Amino acid sequence: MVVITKLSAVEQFPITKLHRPVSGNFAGDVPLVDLTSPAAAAQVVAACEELGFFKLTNHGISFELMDRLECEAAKFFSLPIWKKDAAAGSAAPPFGYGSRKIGSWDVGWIEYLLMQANSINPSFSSSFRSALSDYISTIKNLSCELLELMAEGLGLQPRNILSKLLMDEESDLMLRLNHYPPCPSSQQRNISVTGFGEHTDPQVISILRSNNTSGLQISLRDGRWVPVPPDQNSFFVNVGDSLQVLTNGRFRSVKHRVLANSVQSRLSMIFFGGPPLKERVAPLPLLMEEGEESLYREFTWCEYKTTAYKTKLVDNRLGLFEKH
Ligand code: GA4
Repeated sequence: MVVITKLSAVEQFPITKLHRPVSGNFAGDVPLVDLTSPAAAAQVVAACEELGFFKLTNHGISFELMDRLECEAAKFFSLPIWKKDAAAGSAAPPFGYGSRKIGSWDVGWIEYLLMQANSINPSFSSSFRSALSDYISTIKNLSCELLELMAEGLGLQPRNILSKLLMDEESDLMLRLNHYPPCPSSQQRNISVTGFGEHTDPQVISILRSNNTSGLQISLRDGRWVPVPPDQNSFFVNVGDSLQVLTNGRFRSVKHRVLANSVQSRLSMIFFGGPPLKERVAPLPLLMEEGEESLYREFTWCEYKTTAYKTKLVDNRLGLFEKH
């Protein structure tokens, strides 16, 4: 016997499953975390589980601190190329000044300055050095505060179980200043030029601040790329590969990229928080359910970094360490 059930009016339309949890605070597709909210710890965990990315508001960091470094960075990037090369001169790759070339294989519509957080180049002007060192110490503290909120939201004890990785004297902290010059020909030819190709960050956490020029995009769970509207008053926080491992895949290391803007310069500064080189990166036992196995084989941050730095931006670096 064939039973014919009549579809209701709405069921006759194609349905798109919502990828977003019903609760949560969003601006478009981007999760929002208000650092002053009593719900901040829960918001951070929800955002890191859903996307591995969020916009941080009410962070209490003065605009003056960000603006000072932005102005110094703009001054640096406006120098003639030989001066930029010379200023950043003695640093071993990947550190120092770079233009167009990213890592060993990639290119992008970008120039940048990459440095270790604890060794600011003495040949930079004193105003540049002071802006860098004030910014780095403030953002390092902010990263630790966020890692402590994550621990709280995950119900982990002690509260510094994640932040101590960055507080260690030997932690591997970096700062990157990126300048994406405008790319007028992209508009004329109706194409998008890549500033920084799609990738995930290898570290634990990355904190980005940019001027008000668009370009950053993140990949949602369903693979769609969505633009992240810029906001010079906020920070954008990325979960890195190492935090994905520490949470055994519960937090997601977000894929992101930057497209060149056809009219305006984009200036961003990103703080990368990594553990000490000898640190073993493995799922936190307190987070593992009974019988749950690590998704990754054992490695130290040094091993991961060495492998990661040989890959192309787009490569699935964590895939090389997955067990199955
Ligand atoms: C992405 C995050 C940081 O910018 C960085 C990048 C590094 C580089 O620019 O040399 C890498 C990239 C980043 C991941 C894979 C490798 C290494 C370029 C590249 C192709 C400084 C980092 O730590 O990893």
